[in-house]
Amino acid sequence: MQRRTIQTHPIQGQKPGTSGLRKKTRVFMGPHYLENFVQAIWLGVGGVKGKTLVLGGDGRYFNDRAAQVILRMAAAAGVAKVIVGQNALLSTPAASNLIRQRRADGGLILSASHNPGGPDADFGVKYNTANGGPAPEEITNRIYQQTQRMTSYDILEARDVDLSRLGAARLGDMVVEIVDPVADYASLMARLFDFDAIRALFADGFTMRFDAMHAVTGPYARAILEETLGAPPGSVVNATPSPDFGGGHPDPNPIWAKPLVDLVMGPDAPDFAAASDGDGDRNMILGRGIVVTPSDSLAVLAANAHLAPGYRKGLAGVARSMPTSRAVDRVAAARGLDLYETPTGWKFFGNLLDAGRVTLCGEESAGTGSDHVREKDGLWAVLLWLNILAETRASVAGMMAAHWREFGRNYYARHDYEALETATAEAMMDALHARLPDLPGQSFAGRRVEAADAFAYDDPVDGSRSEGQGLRIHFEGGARVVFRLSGTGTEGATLRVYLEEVVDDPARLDLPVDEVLAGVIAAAEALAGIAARTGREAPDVIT
Ligand code: VG1
Ligand code: CO
Repeated sequence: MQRRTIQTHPIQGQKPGTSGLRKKTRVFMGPHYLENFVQAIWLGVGGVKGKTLVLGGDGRYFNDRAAQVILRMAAAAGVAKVIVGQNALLSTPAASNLIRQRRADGGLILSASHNPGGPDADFGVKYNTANGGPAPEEITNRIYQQTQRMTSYDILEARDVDLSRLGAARLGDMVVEIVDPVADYASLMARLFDFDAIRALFADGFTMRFDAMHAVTGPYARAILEETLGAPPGSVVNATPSPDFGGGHPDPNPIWAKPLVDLVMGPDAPDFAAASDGDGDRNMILGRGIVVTPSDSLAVLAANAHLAPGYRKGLAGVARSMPTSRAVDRVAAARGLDLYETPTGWKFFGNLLDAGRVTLCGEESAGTGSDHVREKDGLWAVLLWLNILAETRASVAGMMAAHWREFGRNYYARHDYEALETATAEAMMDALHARLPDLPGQSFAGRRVEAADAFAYDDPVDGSRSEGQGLRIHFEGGARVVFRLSGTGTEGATLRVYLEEVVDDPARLDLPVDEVLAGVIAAAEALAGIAARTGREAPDVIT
């Protein structure tokens, strides 16, 4: 087997975003594209000679080819061992767990998460560090710098490793250990949750539907929910990962998981329903007649996590990303828990979790997780909900009603304007940014601004500062609007407008969300002039 050095040149735009480098699949398949980025990772993390890495992905188109390229480059770079999921599959939380369990030095996850897959869709590569979490900005910046001065990369000339066979293989001097992607993750879940209680719940006739959306959680959900916990066969649907996710969009929200919404709103609704995304780190929670907003789910889990064995000691603290609703803040205040507000993206939770300052964290984008791994974790959230329902024997709708009665309700929605011209979107954000100091005291659509700022985060653990993390506008009475540009898209710019209205009146806890948010939506439009600036009359996606 020959080690070869291939001459290359810097490729523009290899800057990791909110969650790794995401591009069109054909871009990743272009000459040297993947190889340059992988070589930049090796250099950006200070070399990988003698190290142990974890490798796996969500099974999307090009996952298998990319895994073979990375293995050959790892062997050429002197990596001692790569632990890879069978058929190069690993959900993001399972990869995080493997890095931690096996004390690996880091790992590569091949995924564009909730973005669609296929030759004409999206692909992505993400590097996680030894704590199991996404590389912090300091490292992703170093990787980016390396991409800008790339001149050559090393790769072994060798045949493909057969990744379908469990056990040890060799590639040059490097060991390739092929593991069952589900086993370690499933045993972690069994340690955190009362599987007997959940089994008893199903034995008593509790019904559920889990939609794996043709993505990576299928095998995990089948093994844990059906085979271990006794959910009736067929409870898990769309369970075979496919390279293009069955032609769908593996994003668990009311738009892309509409069949699940229709099911819980219809006559054959199960007691509980859930879905996960492409790489298994997101979750959507539904019950008979109800879709639970992710921000509310985080709050309910924070209030009830102690019902599961893994969290019986209580929570050290909780964290949410800035645009996530402040529902969890109310739980933290009532229970005397520390609360942290971080920028969007899981990498900002890592230090807080490592330092033991928080146990639970979450984002409005259907991400919830805890200190059991360093990624958000879709199936974990589903199991925590099941454990809580097994203990309380309440319905999902009943849980929510009781929660809002106790803590009040933060009505919430996110409006996305997709594929805007980048210059237009940036000009809009810049204009709003410039006006921030003048906004307090002014009224928009009848709402007076109390405070306005551009969110910056000072990490309390390592002292690093992250600026430009979105524009926050607080109105008198508690309502809030946040404006942000997405960092995961692969086409133009996506504007996200996060809308929140705080309601305490017990008579107003069960109203249609759009009705309650109408005033805040009008204020956001009056503030930013979205329609006038972008020509869009309505958002593309409301979640
Ligand atoms: C989006 C979400 C963010 C999430 C990120 C990665 O980022 O808003 O909350 O952490 O996706 O999720 P952005 O920059 O597009 O708003 V995953 O499951 O897609 O990797
Ligand atoms: Co994801």
